[in-house]
Amino acid sequence: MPNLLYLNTENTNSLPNSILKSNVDRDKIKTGIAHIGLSNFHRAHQAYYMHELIEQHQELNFGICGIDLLESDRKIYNILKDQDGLYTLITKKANGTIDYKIISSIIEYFYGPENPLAAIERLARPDIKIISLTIAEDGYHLNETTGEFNLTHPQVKEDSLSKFNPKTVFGYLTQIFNLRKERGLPGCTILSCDNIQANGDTVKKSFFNYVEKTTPSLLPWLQENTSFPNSMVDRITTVTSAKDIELFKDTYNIYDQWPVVSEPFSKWIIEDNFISGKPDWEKVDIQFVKDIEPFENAKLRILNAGHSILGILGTLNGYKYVHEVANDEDFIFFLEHYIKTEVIPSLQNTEQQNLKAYKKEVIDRFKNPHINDSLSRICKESSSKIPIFVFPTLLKQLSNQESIAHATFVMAAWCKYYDGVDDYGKTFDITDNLSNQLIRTAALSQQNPQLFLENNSLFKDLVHHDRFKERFEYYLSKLRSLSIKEGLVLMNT
Ligand code: CS2
Repeated sequence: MPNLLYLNTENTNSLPNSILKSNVDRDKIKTGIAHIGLSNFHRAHQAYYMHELIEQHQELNFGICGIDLLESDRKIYNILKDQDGLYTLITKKANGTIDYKIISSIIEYFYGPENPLAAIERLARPDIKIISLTIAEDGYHLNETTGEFNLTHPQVKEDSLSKFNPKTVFGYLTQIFNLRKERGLPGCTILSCDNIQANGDTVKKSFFNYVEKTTPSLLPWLQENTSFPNSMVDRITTVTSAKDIELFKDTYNIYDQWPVVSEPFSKWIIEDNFISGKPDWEKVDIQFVKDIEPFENAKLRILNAGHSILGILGTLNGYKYVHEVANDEDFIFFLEHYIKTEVIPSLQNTEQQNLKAYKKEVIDRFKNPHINDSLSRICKESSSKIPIFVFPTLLKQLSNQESIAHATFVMAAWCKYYDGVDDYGKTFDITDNLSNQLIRTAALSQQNPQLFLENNSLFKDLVHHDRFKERFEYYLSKLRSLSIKEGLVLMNT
């Protein structure tokens, strides 16, 4: 057995061409994109698309400079530095075939907490034409009640006081554009790639709110020199397991400390609103549209809501993975009905979309048994997901005087989820910014179901709908005496 090699530029020579088909001299790639948040998702999605564009079409002007801002991102930053920015994308098909590909589009990396000024200086340089973001739903610091930017969030407040040591993305962006303005340099595009509604509009509004409060003189310049396209991103990217790392190591005798695992499906639709140009992304099947809203809503309310529903309901039944729930008839029958009778009728459709076909495709993707997507990943931070994924369907159905049965059942199950115990008496962990509050109100709801709703600013307009409140109470009392499975059987007949 030859010595084990660590993944880096030099050692890739030993890999077969099928894994590293590099036709391009990496030294010739120039940076054109800075990406904040080097999550698994970014590495399976945008960095993968850029890799394909570089390798297949010799696009040399849009290499990626990665920046991490969170303390929890130190590990990925160190690994990428060790591996010269290289990592393996592991694609698992439903039939069990596994594809490996070394992705080489990330060519520079910065770690904000270590040296914020270095990151700010780098992003202030005019070769960066696009600053893209995956900072997750909670990175936007939106107020749960109003959906507006939360200027009173402790980190946001801290940033507005200590400008040169920012923690939030908004603190960084302000410094970056301040420098560009002072130096007479051009602005650039800010491209959000997160699962939030109108992600471009939202980041723009939050950022401009922050600037208005902290550096109002910058605002007119930003209005002239930046753009914020909305986008819809889609690729299921799971948590990497030790087994995935081992299998790659044993097969190729090369050690990648953090490969990324994803499904074969991938989609990216973006509004064509790039103030400083963009790569020829059409060449790698990225779609550009005038209005993203119908695509984004369909994705958030079918796929993401579907995920959360299987996550919550499945956890209550003791399941651990998405495919286990998706292959259980009782659960999938419920989800299909929810999508068919409550989601699709409340969505605005376009000629370019076939929502019935999308529903089927999503459910098939959930069934892929090799992805091993954990329900704990799905349920993480669900208090910032459910309001985006499920509430809009509920509100639309309420205002159309249509059925809300399935969505309300989900809300009752979501309340029960905060008991933290499944139907077999086993406890599970809850990871949520609002967990203290929600665990407390879920406990109070044992006496009075309405307390889960009323004590919580989360529920916004829903609390004004008596029809919803009455149904919620009904389903919650059912679920307090029935198991989730028994509840589903009741719903499904
Ligand atoms: C999931 C998403 O975190 C979640 O709630 O629904 O991460 C989902 O897997 C991706 O959006 C798929 O594109």
